[in-house]
Amino acid sequence: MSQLVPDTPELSEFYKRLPDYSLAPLWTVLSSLITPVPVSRCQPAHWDYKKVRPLILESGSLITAKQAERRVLILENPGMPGESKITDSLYAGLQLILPGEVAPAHRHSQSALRFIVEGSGAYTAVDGEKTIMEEGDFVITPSWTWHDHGNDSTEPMVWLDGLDIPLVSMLDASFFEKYPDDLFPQSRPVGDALARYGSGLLPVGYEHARPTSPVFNYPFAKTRKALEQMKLADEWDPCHGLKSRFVNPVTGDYAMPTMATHMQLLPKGFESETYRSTDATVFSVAEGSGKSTVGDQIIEWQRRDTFVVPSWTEIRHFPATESYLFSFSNRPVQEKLGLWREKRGED
Ligand code: 1HN
Repeated sequence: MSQLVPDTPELSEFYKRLPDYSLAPLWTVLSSLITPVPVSRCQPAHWDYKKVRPLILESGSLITAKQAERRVLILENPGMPGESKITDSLYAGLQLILPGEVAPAHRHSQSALRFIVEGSGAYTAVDGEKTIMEEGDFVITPSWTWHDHGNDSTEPMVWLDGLDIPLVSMLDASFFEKYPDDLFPQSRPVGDALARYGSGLLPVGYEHARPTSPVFNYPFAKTRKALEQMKLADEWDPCHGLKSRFVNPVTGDYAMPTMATHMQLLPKGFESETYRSTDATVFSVAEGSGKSTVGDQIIEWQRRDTFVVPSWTEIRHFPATESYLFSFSNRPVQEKLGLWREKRGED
């Protein structure tokens, strides 16, 4: 690959004839197709919630959730403007739903996750079951499930949406359908899925039809308690602090087939060791403040901020206070394809 491709008049003339046959020479592009390490247009980036919140609220005075279908400001990676991507394979956005509003029912083949950033008491309904959302909750809308959102509370709610849109586009497998009414009919009481499938029990004979977890709200109160308890045993990982994976209780696999989700606790004053992995990762700060070095950038983060770490980019965390970081990436896809790699420490 390091051999120099000759540049002769004969070759130039040869290249000109190829497009008519829908042909192209590999040797001119090989080194950019197959790189020794991941090379991406995805850049480290940070969305300071203090700065973007006024714009999100302003969107609420300009368009209703119903008019917009989903009132979202997309978090566009600065290396890929106009492409609706936060990483090469993932989409993210901040969605606002105001008191009294409804975001009408629809379904799509893309899987969606929500991480609640601000507010309390709005709901998402998935295939006939509502869940009431609180800050720090991780909520799933599995592929091809009917879902609508509503806010019966008295305050605005904002959440981070994560979808596998670029991945599904690459696979050319996008389907979308609107439900004829705003709301999909409710068929189960609030809390049904969490009680049934998220209590360390599974109903006898239960067989789950899809690869996504049947639990679709992982409340922050429970997640936080789990990590608080682990803290007592003081088992800090030098790179991750205390980091737990959200799981599908039926299979033990990730909660979603295309997106890994994690919550990590970093103690005050912790200085993590250098880490990198092939899954570009989106972080949302659930609690605390601090900074992280991402490649050659320093990102100073606070509660409710979002930041993104590109594939194979070195990261170190320096929490100033005890901090909880939620994160998501395409790691399950890479693992299933045998592609996922990580590296601890520096080169
Ligand atoms: C969607 O359905 C939601 O249901 C959010 O809240 C963001 C972005 C693109 C396509 C569908 C939602 C979306 C989306």
